[in-house]
Amino acid sequence: MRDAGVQVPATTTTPYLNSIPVSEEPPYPGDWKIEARIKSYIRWNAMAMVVNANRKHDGLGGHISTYASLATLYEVGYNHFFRGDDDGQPADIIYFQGHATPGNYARAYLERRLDERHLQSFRQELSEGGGLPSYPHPYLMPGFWQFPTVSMGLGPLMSLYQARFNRYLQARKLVNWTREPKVWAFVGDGETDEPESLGQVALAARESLDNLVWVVNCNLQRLDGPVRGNGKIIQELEGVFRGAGWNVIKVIWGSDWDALLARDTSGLLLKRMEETVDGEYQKYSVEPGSYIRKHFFGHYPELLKLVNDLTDDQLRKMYRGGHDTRKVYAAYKAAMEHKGQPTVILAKTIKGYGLGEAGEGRNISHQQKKMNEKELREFRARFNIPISDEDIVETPFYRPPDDSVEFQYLMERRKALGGFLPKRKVTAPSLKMPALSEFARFLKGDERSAASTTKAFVLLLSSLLRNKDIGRYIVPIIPDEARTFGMDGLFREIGIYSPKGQLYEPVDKASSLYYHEAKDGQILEEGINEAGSMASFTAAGTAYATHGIQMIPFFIYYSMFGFQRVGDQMWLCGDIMSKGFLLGGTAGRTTLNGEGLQHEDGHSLLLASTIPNLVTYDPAFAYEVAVIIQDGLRRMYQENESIFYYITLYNENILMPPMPAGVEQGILKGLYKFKEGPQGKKHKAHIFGSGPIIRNALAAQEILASKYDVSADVWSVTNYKQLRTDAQNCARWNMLHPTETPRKSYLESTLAKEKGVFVAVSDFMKIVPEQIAQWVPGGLTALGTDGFGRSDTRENLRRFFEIDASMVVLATLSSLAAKGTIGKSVPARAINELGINPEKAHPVLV
Ligand SMILES: Cc1ncc(C[n+]2csc(CCOP(=O)(O)OP(=O)(O)O)c2C)c(N)n1
Ligand SMILES: [Mg+2]
Repeated sequence: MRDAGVQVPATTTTPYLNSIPVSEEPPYPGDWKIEARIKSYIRWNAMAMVVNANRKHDGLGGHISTYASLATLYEVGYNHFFRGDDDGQPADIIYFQGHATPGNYARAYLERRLDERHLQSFRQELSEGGGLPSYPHPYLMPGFWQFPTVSMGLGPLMSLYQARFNRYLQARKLVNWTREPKVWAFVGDGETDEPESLGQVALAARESLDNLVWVVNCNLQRLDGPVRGNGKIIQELEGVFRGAGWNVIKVIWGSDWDALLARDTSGLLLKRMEETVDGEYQKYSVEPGSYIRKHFFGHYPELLKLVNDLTDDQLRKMYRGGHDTRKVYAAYKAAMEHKGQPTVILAKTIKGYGLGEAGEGRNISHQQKKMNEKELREFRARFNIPISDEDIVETPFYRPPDDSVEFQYLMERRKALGGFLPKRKVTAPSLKMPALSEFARFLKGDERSAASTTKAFVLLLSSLLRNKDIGRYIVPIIPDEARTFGMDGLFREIGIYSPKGQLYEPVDKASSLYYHEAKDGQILEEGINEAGSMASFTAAGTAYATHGIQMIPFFIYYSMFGFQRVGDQMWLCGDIMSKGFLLGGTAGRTTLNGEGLQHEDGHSLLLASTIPNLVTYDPAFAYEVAVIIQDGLRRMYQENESIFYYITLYNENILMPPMPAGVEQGILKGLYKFKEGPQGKKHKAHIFGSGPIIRNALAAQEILASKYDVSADVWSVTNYKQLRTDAQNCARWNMLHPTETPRKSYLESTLAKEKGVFVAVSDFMKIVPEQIAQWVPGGLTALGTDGFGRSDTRENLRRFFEIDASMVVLATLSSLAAKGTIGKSVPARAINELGINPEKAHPVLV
């Protein structure tokens, strides 16, 4: 028809029916009656956890209705699909829906992995003995949770890249699996509105990730109301996923509908199903059967005949597919068997299923966390929970006894499938790290040809890649910036990972640095995709806990597009205890000069400082980069500390000095004296410099000595965050131990004997140095780059932001004058001599 010029509509959606016809449904392998009882007990306990917590402490919160809609989708997985690792093969990797935690805890309670005390302490983590976290947080429950999923969208995104990373590990022969784990992601239908959820689904199809299964719990509701009241979320998602190349399995209608659909010879029932919008379907879930008869079937009088033999009560109870064990089983089985594509299961459910008037299908359902006695009785009756009338008001937990068929069945199923889930376990052996002496070339400096710290890093990475102990575990991750950072040499050397290899001859094949894709390539070249890169970083950085292998990711990116853009994923790295190095390239508001307002970063260090277990460094010289990375490797991969690193890298070429003797500890602790001021001057000052801006401090040192009789020591500050944390720690201890000898922080003891004034200058906002001001003797005057960046020369930008050598001189003199050490006429003279315009506008305000 297309050839004949007919405009044929694109067919990305199929009829609003189950994808698997009844005739192809497999027999159910389990005892669904026992499973139904187990599921009912889990439902009850999940509800009781939230209700009890909020009865004890009003306002603790929690969600009942999400798990209520998910229960069947989880239980079919737990009883028949989710693989554990008891057989020595990897366990399935499951991203559970973040706010359905009560369901996971309630099952673990039946499995005897948690006891009543745990359930009673849901959301009371600070109670005696600890409590259960609201959401999946590995940091807070490191033997249980693997993946933080409650920042919506991040779980789905991580799952894509985890499935891909599993393929990468296999392609590079870093693992030897006889059974490839499945990656499962349970996603909310509302959650699919997050760009992170759907933004990269095409990757999974492009790379044929048939090890990936998504289950979208289409309960048609999010927090405030319907997801697509005026449309159909299942159809919309089907179009998106089919368009992206996924295998889509819709599980819309429960078995009760099969007979009706079989009798729908005119197609009128299907027509009615298709024209009904989700807002109406939600309404049917809260109304009695008579309403459904009148409004759904009664819309076409002929349809009424179809349901003549059904009572109103039967009509109301007609299942949706996602609550039908057999339909869900059929979908999961088909997903397991599907080859060549990822699978998404779109399962239609009811939010708050079983809560009745307390929240089933209601718009308030998401927030419901209390139930009155009547509602509890109804719930108990509906799910047949053996709790007596006297006890019900207490909402006790119910656990079938050890000798019950339910407990036996549940344990047998998990045993057959290889053990309990979720479970996080760290078995990866430590790696042997290179000693600092192996980086001699960086420690020596190079006072002949100028280079940037970015270049130093790239050379260092190349040498690490060649290291026989750790080279193969390194995962370079690049979001289409390799050429920006001078890393294109690596393409040829270690290859870019591509499951298809390279099906074409690259245009630059003749050059020695050609664009080289390979099936076992080591680089993850993510394209223009910081979010995907972070998901890869997380997959690699947690391989020690997911796969028992230490991988060392180095993710290098434009520092402006890091914390500012994908900061939530970096926060998640802290929770998930990912290891690895984040490298903020082209850092510094004035050092990256031509790119202007949206590129020039003067605040990533500030944002980085908000993550407790992120170690952040701002090195000035090649040897500092080497010392920091060597120590980071040692701490993360040898000592197995739960930390990760953020290191700024700059692109300004400078002459790299040799490392002064004995400064390693100072570099790591955050500050050391780089160059003392000349002897025999009348006044004393100290200038803290970081990154390439330390050179402005050095230039100021000379001017101060030659023109103003001031000897200024120049210090390199590599880590303000750590200096602050250490100082705070001591101050706190001293406050709590008033009668004991006070402790002194590294910063305080290092500066204790120094005389004179202190000035700091950096290519970051003033607040970065200012965070240590209260522990600097006599206070600290900070110069920094507050305000929007501009495109111009470095020189002009540094004058504009008032961090050039002249301003450092002025700041030093004005600090001395403020102390009365010199007269006010001296800074006034300097303003004149240095050509500073005192009426220039403040850069923050222009
Ligand atoms: C990034 C982010 N934004 C907002 C929230 C708050 N939030 C938690 S659950 C929820 C609604 C979830 O709806 P849906 O994804 O449909 O899941 P359901 O509970 O319906 O299964 C919201 C808005 C969050 N957790 N993360
Ligand atoms: Mg929903």
